[in-house]
Amino acid sequence: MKKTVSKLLNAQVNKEFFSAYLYLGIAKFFTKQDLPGFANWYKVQAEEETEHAMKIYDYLLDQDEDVALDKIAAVNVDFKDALEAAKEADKHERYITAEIEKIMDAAVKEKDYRTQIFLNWFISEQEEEERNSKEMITKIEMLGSDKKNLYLLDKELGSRE
Ligand code: OFO
Repeated sequence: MKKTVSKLLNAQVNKEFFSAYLYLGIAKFFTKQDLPGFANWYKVQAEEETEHAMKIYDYLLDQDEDVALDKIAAVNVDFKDALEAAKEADKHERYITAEIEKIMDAAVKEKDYRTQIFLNWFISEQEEEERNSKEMITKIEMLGSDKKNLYLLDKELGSRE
């Protein structure tokens, strides 16, 4: 594998772990707000992010590359309300999509066909990630201002496994 591609994949391992960290932070925010359903939804999301990181970790090692486990940045979870937390998640997913696309660009440039196939899964996954985070904003905007509706939404989000 070309260095340009392995370096970007390596950095993405860290970014996916940061995503997990961010979602754990958001889950903590909702736990403190007494909204356990929201907290559950973001905890499940954090688990998914760890899986994403591990997919890249395994891929790099399978290709006889090294994996640098760098420091994970601190997370700021000082949100004003549920909407601000959901918007932060959405902004982050759009950033992650751009980062995945950068790796794909490098893989195309280096004619690294194997990595292109590997990254296809992430390209599709990011479409789902963006849809989910956008839907969360819409739901909070529609229902969040009414306490009873917020309670019902919290119940719904609690069922995510
Ligand atoms: Fe790994 O997809 Fe979200 O960040």
